[in-house]
Amino acid sequence: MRRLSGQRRLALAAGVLGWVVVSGAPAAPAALLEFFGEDLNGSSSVPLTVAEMVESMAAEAEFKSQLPGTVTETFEGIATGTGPPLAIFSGTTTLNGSGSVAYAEAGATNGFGRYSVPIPPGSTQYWDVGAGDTPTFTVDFSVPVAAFGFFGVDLGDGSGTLRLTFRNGGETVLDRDVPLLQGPAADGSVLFFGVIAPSEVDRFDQVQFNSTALPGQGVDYFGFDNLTIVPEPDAAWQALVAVSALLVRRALVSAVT
Ligand SMILES: [Ca+2]
Ligand SMILES: [Ca+2]
Repeated sequence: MRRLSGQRRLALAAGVLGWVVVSGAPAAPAALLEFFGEDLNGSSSVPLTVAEMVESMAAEAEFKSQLPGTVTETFEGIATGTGPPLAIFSGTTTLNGSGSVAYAEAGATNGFGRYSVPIPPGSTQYWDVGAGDTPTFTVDFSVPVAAFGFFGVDLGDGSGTLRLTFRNGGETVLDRDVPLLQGPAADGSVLFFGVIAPSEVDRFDQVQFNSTALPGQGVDYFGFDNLTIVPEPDAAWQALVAVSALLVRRALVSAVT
């Protein structure tokens, strides 16, 4: 019996409000707006369908709705077995460290709960990689970007949780542990996690995928798929200023009601 539940969150936490409060002060990294949704599964052999990906798809839709224009890499057009470094989005983005393009028949998994998200329908390919793998999987950008989102399949059934480190010029902007559920129900699960930088100082040029598990305590292998970015960071910035102001106003309203 497949068990389905989920959670979705638009994080407008103290960091964002803090950015407003200190906006007159010297620029300092604040926080990234987060978009998160997870659909549990509990099966390593039966993938979730689009109809069952309620929370993850809603989080992706909310993320994309805040952005002026996005592009998405589905890995469907890249030869299976291709490994890092893998340049995508006309060379502006590179997958480095570890992983490779893998295949799982539509409607099936790879036998271990990993598969392509079924968007578009019939999709069969994804980047197969581990959180806690060595060398560490990173997504690198040729210029600092303000937005980044992805689907993760089969995260949470290993040791630890997914830890993302956002860097700019080698300096850490933010460490974030993705608030996914850990345990058997996470087997074959699908989550979406996205971030938007609320200010220019929060932009990043690298996202590192790691695990909270101690070295040697296991790697959580997962399917990385449907990576979404904004291809024109400078054009996006003009819209993001308005978006950030709107989101902060919403947060302030919700904080007092
Ligand atoms: Ca895919
Ligand atoms: Ca896993």
